[in-house]
Formats: sequence, structure tokens, C-alpha cells
Amino acid sequence: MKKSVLELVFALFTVSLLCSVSTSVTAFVEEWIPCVPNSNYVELSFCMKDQIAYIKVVITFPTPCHNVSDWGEVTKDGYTLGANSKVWKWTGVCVQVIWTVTHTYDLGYLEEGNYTFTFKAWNMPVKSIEFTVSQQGEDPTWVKVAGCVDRYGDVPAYGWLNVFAVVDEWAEGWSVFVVPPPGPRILVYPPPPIDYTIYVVKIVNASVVKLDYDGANFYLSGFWAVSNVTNPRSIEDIIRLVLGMKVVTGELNVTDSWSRFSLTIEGFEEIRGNVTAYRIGEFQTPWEPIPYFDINYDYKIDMKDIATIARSFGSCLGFDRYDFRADLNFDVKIDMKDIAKCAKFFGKAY
Ligand SMILES: [Ca+2]
Ligand SMILES: [Ca+2]
Repeated sequence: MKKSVLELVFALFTVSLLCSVSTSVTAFVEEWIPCVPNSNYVELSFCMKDQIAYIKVVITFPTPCHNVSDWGEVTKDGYTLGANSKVWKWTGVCVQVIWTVTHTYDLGYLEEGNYTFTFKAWNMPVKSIEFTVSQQGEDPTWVKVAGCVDRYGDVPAYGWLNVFAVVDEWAEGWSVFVVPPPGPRILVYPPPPIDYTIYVVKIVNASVVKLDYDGANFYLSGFWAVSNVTNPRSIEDIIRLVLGMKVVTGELNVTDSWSRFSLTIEGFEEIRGNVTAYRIGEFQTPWEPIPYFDINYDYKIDMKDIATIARSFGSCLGFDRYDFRADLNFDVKIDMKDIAKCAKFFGKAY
């Protein structure tokens, strides 16, 4: 009994001592205390870059005696996002100088929709912003490349390349070439006096489409459909080229300041050639297709382009009037499908 009384007295003494110390701290020592900023001093702004959404927060404090120790993690609940920060205020004397702090929240990739982001301090809502995410956040960049094939592995070759692409999204295009080159054109009839093979490679699905990528001016990789025929003798032989093509992986590299290209296709020798023309542009309206039909690359779609198609209309690869540049749907023949692909751009410039 005597012992417990002594313990009680000691405990009371300790508590009173602690309280007196605590009181003196509050009264005489300046300290940081939690603070919720006035919403009038908080600005929120939204922006998109490379399909990623960001919210920038700017807080303007009346004195430098404020601090944000933790901006908090972004929380997502459907279309409602937020972040909970820890803001502090110094209770001591402070100069009256405006003090600004900023932070940018990375919201990651967001599906299309209308969102709300709320900036909080100590779980108290401070300010909210509403914003809309659309796939049209930035103008996509398109690329057109035309080229002439001159090498197949170590041997000379002759042929063409035509590629249309939207950077980071998709690409379509193809190349046709003949080994060895029988002359300045590919002609099935009259048959050349040598054995020759026509190769066709066509982009099926480009999984990577990049500008200025890893030493290349332009780079794409993905799946390609490939086919070849040796000594074709008829239109049927040519049509069979694009039926039942085999799908393999491959890459296109455009290098040397857009002057050379190389195609590395599984099961093939390296295909190389000169870039004869290229264009890079941005969509003003993202749903507008690439200006395919500017066949002579003079930035406008006019009678000169139509005339190129008209001259080869009705022809087929391997026959006299066939013009590779006019075969815009890569089916080895030039018909209404090629005209239709671009007719709606007639008279336009870009
Ligand atoms: Ca043109
Ligand atoms: Ca065609």
C-alpha cells in the first residue's frame, strides 16, 4: 500500500512536470502548424502531353513562412481524381513577401471523358478543376516516304517503296522489287531473257512507328506479309503474288538524313534503296487521312496526280502502263479503289 501511494505521487509529479514543459513550448517556441490554404490562392491547370494527363498546382502564400511537406499521391475513383497534401505554416515572425510553390501531378493515361480533380490539404478540399480528356489532345504527325530499291543483299535489284504512317499509331505501305533487275521497268510480257524473281512485302501491322528513333530518321517495325514469284508469265501469276502471302516480322529504317532506307524482313536478304521523296506533316483535324493522293509530292492534289492514275488505270504489276506510285491500296492493280482512296482530297493543298 505504501509503495503504490509513492508510485501515484511520482506519477502525478511527472505529469505536472511534462505539462509545465509543454505549456512553456507552446508559449515561447515558434513552430510549424498544419494549414489549409485559401482557395483564392490556389490555381489548378490541366494539360496533356504524349497521351498523359497532368494537373499543375500553383499556391501563392502571403509569406515565405509556409511549406508543403507532402503533395500526396493521386487517387482515382472513376472520373473523380484528387490528391491530399500536407501544408504547414510557421507561427513565428515572418517577412511579408509573396511566396509561390508549384507541383505537377502525373495522372497517367486516362480514357476519354470528363473528369474532376480536387486538390486537398489535410483531407479538406481546397480547390477543384473539371477537365476533358480526348484522343485529340495533340495533333498526330504523319509521314509519307517513297523510295527506289537498288540492292537485295549483295546483288542489284530494282523496285519501289511506298509508306504512309501516323507516328506512334499505325503505318501502311509496301515494296515491290525484282532480282536481278531486268531493266528500268518490271515487265512480264515480253518476258525478259533472264530468270528473275519478283518480291512483294507489305506492312500488315506496324507495332512501332517512330520519328528520329535510335539513329534512324524514321523507323517502323511489326508484321509484314511477304510473297515472291519466279519468272511469272501471266496476270494470274501476278495476282497470286498478293493472295496467300506469308506473315513475318520486319523493320524499316530510314537513315542518312532521309536519303537511304533499309528493310530487314525475316527470311529475306536486306533490301536497300534511295528515298526519292518524303513528307512529314501534322493533322489539323485528326480524323483527316494522310494526303495519299499527292503522287508527285508537290503539296497539292490536282490534275497532275489524277493524270498519273489515269495513265495507268486498268493496268497490273508487270504490264506496261503500271505505275507503282498510283497503286495506293497495294493490290498490284490500278482501278477505282485507288481513285476512291483519295478522290475526296482533289483540289486540296497541305
Ligand atoms: Ca500533287
Ligand atoms: Ca490498287
